[in-house]
Amino acid sequence: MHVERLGIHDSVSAVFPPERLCEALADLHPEVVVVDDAAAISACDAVVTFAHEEAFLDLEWIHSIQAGYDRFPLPELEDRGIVLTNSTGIHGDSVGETVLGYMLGVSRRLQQYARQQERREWDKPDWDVPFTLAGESVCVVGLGTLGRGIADRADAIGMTVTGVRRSEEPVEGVDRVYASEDLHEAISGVRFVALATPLNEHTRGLIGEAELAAMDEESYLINVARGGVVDQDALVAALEDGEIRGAALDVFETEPLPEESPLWGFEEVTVTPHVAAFTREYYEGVAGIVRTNLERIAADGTFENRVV
Ligand code: NDP
Ligand code: 7N6
Repeated sequence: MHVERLGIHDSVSAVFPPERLCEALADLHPEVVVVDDAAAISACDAVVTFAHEEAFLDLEWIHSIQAGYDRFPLPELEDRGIVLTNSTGIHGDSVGETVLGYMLGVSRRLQQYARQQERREWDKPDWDVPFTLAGESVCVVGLGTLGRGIADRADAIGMTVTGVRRSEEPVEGVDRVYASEDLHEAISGVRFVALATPLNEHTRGLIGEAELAAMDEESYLINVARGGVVDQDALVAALEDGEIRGAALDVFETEPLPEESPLWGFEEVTVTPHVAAFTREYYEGVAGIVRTNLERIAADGTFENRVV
């Protein structure tokens, strides 16, 4: 593979201005240009993008600025011999801090006070509602970049941290790692369950009616993975029936979350608009991976973060 011209697809503007990434890569050999239509894309050898476009199917390499690759047609890319790389590895700090924020929002009642402030209302919670995270427990389902970012922070604040991953290999700061088959055991009896797996055929609907029933009645579900990892109707039912106490959700089956969704209306549910990973340094993380891959293409034709 030889990259003479690298396109930065305009869709990255969902996360940062494309020009920032062009500037960050300007010292490299390939010409780096912003592209926004099929003609401009076809004049490139490779593209860095947020969204998928049919026009990418004539290129040699697609780099996604996301870690999740569920929106790309993987079998078609494989058939056509197109390399897909992703941006896993850059979201540990941002998502880790967001999830810590969700948990603090619940334990220290910060969301409740923010809502009250909107109404100019001075009201204290019942004495036994606020708690501290120290001494509480979280089970992190998926212990990759996101999961470790969450686990590190939970461990640092004094929580008991358990987790679930495919391999069951131990992870520093995680007191016990469960295998995927032991999900029910792992998520029962903890205060928070945080989802941080990719969305694929094994994880679609991973958290459904049975799993929500296995969770503690005082527990909270946090989803920073993908909406499809949770059966959203089952979640609404569990919240209505008091099977779990609340949730913090960054991702949804349909995004933007439709106005009529009941999820907007629960006191104990925090809705964020798929921004858990937002940070003004985002483009620098992406630039690092793209730079490494351009160097590796020139050196030995291999790729970091190769998905297909
Ligand atoms: P990684 O590849 O680093 O980690 C994925 C983890 O999930 C691994 O620990 C893996 O196990 C585990 N896993 C995979 N399948 C299962 C399963 N069936 N049961 C339990 N664990 C499983 O990915 P990232 O941490 O970078 O990202 C994870 C996902 O989070 C992305 O695919 C994306 O969809 C989403 N994401 C969302 C963001 C947001 O803005 N809300 C930001 C970034 C990512 P093992 O370690 O054994 O391989
Ligand atoms: C934009 C979202 C991912 O998979 O969904 C996230 O990386 C990124 C910040």
